[in-house]
Amino acid sequence: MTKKTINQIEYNIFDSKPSKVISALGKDKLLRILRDMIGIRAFEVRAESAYQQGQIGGFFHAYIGQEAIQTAAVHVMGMKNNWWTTTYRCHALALLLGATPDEVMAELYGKVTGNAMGRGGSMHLYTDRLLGGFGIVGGHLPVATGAAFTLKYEKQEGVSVCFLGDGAVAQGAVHESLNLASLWNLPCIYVIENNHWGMGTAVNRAIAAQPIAEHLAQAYKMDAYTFDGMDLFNCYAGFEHIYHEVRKTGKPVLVEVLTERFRGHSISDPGLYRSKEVLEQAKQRDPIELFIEVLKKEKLVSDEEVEKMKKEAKEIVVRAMKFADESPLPDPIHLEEDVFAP
Ligand SMILES: Cc1ncc(C[n+]2csc(CCOP(=O)(O)OP(=O)(O)O)c2C)c(N)n1
Repeated sequence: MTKKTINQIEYNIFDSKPSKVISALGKDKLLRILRDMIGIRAFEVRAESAYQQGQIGGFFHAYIGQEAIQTAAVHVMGMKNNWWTTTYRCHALALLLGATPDEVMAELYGKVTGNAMGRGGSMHLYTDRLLGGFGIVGGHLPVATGAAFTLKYEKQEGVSVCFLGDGAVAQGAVHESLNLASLWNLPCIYVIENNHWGMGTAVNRAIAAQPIAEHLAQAYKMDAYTFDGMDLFNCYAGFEHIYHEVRKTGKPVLVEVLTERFRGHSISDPGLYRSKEVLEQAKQRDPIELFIEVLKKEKLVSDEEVEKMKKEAKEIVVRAMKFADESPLPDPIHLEEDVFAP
């Protein structure tokens, strides 16, 4: 294990070598991963400007800085028979799991062509395998655990993958879910994305036992892993390892991924609780740039190809904004429809 100290806490990071991932995946798949990460970043950066211009209302939580984690997880585990759940910071996962930039942007604009017909907004996105972004902190763990229970009960192959923030770890529903998942051997992968902040509260002031996964997993007789969330290769190798483990054992695992959010908690957060220097330091390890650096060193991508990818990603988002802008608002007459399942 590689040891890393952050805020005086020592983490044991899952061991992995980029060279292994590179030779196992090959150039085409690596470039697809890079294109996805660049696409997500481009989507959110431009959606932020649409928000500033008053095109988008309500909540907006960017995933900027954390892209390597969910991109790696989806590229390892894919949709197949797996179920996915996450927090309100859900644009990236929806895009990775098949929602189109057009429908996600239209949802942010509150338009009828949106992913949830303009009724949910930024925090409530869905696809065939994504059971949702959820606004209640920790409230989605029982849903993810239930999805894992269904897989086991119906003897289906597959796992349930659940992303949560460090701030959720203090919630009761999280502990009840971990307990049941372990007790009943449910195939659930719980991934704590530790970006060191829950809104403006530092993780050290909120969570008693750290490293979080290493401590918590012991209490629930689960295996724990810690990944470096800024390093795509570490996330990829880590998720691949635990995916095989969970499918083999059928038991849940707890993962903690160390990451940084480069933006405030939400778009309206001026981020006054952390210094510019600390933030600038974190940005030195931009997961997209780190990934590009390795790919360039290995001669798998050139500056020109990266620029082309960024340009194409921008064009896709600009088209999505036009689509959203030109789409109609929902008709209020439909407001009470689809409230209950048929
Ligand atoms: C049950 C509940 N309590 C409080 C809130 C308000 N709230 C929204 S986000 C948040 C912080 C969560 O932080 P974390 O889990 O670390 O996720 P991150 O935003 O860092 O991704 C809080 C307290 C909420 N949405 N739900």
